[in-house]
Amino acid sequence: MNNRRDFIKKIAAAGALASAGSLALPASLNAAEKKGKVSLNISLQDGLTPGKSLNEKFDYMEKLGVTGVELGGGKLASRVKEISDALKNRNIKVSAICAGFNGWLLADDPAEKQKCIDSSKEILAAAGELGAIGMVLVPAFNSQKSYPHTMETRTRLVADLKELGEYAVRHKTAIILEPLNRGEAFYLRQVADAASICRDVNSPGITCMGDFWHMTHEETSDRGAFISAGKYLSHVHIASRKRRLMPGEDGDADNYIDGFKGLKELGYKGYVSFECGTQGDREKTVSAAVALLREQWKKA
Ligand code: LER
Ligand code: MN
Repeated sequence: MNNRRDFIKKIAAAGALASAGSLALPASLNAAEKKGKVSLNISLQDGLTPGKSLNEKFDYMEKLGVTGVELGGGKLASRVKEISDALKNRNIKVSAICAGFNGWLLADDPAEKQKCIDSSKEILAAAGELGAIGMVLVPAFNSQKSYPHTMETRTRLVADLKELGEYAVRHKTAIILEPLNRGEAFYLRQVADAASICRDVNSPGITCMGDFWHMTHEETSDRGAFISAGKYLSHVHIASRKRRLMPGEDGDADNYIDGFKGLKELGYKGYVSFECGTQGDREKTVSAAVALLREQWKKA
């Protein structure tokens, strides 16, 4: 089987909608039926997981029934063996790789853009070896001097992503475009806009995600945002909604039910991955947050 077909199978299994239209549900499965079949797959970034070594962190995850780990992309190629060894005989997979590339894709300096393309390719190859769904990429943070926000910028972005997307497919993984709040990255702020870039690139190697933290500031509806991303949605980040701590540390503000409804309606089978700090005892706050999300998932 060729790489592209392998990859498409993986993405379908990992949760991107298998159906073609972003809002279309397969005729044989209506929304209510779909809701009943989707389970919550939780992932933790390694940096926030209690434990001194990867093995201790994975032991902690297994105790909580967490099945995904999200790793940073820095020096990933040199860590593939160490990570694969630590994951052997465990029910944990690498969910996604979070950034770690150099330069930025929207740079007006061609050298910075090339740095981004080259280092992203290196991370994508390692991500593929580790079986990750993809590598999270922000096209430009506000502090990075970029092309002005014009049609030309968008056209150029789509062309560069096409190259990265095809490379990702060859390595059985994907780029995951991440919209951030306006304080961090004005260029790409909404999940639907990221999805529309994916549609224009038209490569299975270009997908997008939603991060509840940023969505709190930019979206009018969590459910609407996820549904609008449709088949392009491959990953989700989560944090408390006022201070970016563990879900639950901001009390009643930490309600994800509307977003979870959208994920269920989509038939989303990817991961909901923690990206946050904590003000409490990590051992306790992570496990309380996992319990809270499971409770809210049931209610959605
Ligand atoms: C940054 O705020 C963020 O959400 C990260 O996932 C970016 O890579
Ligand atoms: Mn994020």
